[in-house]
Amino acid sequence: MENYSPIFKDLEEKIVSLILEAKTLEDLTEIKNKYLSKKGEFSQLMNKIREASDKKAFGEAFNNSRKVIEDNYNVKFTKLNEDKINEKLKEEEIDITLPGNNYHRGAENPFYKVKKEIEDIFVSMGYTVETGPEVDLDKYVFELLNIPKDHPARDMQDTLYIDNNSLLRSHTSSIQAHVMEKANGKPIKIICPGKTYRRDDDDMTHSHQFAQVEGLVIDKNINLGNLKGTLELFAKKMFSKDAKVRFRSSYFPFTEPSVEVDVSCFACHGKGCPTCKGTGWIEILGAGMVHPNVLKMSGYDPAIYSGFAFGVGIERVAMLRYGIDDIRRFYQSDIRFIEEFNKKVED
Ligand code: FA5
Repeated sequence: MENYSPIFKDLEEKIVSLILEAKTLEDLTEIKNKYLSKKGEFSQLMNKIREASDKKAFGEAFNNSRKVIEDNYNVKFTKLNEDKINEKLKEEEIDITLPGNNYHRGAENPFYKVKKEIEDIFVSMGYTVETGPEVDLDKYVFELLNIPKDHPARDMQDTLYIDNNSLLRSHTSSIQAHVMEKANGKPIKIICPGKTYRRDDDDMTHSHQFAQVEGLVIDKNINLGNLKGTLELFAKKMFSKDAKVRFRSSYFPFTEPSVEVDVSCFACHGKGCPTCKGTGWIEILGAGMVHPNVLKMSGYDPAIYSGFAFGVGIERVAMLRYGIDDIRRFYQSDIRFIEEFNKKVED
């Protein structure tokens, strides 16, 4: 049998390589027209069959060659067609998603963070949390705390009276009196957070409405050393090991002896500035040993029981804790202040 393949081989290889190089469907159509159509170069080779002695072998060789070309052509056509479709799909792609709603995340006022921190510190020392009324009777705010009517100490805690006998409490010490009355002479270890009201000039560290946390411990053998240790531990846990604490002797009618506790000023680190009124210190709490008269009035025998008490200003602590320069910022609901403060905490 005659071998006619070489007649087609050169052109077959040329066409296949053109097909492989084709970049577009148009390139393929051009190849098809030029070589594979009826009058195309490759199809025309079939005319040589006239000269062939073995026509069957010639036909077979032609068909084999054509099949190689067609197979390559079909593979390339499918590939270029797919590419074209994908390109078109990409071009016509529609973003069916909508931007999500932007929710503004709220932030907690530093006041509440510090209130919780103070509570946590004392709860970790075994204290329980008590609350009491903001509008209270004169008896609890003053009388049971050894401040009888016309006592000069009332001037420092002037407040708004609802009637002759009820008033907005000027300190959380009133809650002490309630708890002692209910305790029936039993030991007490409590803290009492709450709002307080006073006739006070508003400035960077004073407000007519502020909050305190009261602390009260009553038991046998409670002494001034216990108070000092407790308050020092509190200051170190709340601020830092470096925070300086100062005890000054003071006077409260319901404690004897009484102390005032200051912490070194956050703004000037003790040098003296407008925030601390040039003293280098900011007062955060008042404290002392429960006065024997207060114990007696609430049914405790001062010969057996003793106790200490303290009252700390929450805003003052928050100012020191977070370097806030003006107490009025807590009440102005300025979201920029709260967000700025939250950034600080996250840093
Ligand atoms: C008292 O209120 C006493 N009841 C505290 C006390 C309790 C003493 C138990 C002894 C035993 P004083 O008036 O100093 O004390 O206030 C206590 C704290 O409240 C102050 O140290 C300060 O941190 C805060 N404070 C007082 N007045 C204001 C004010 N106008 N604005 C903001 N904070 C204040």
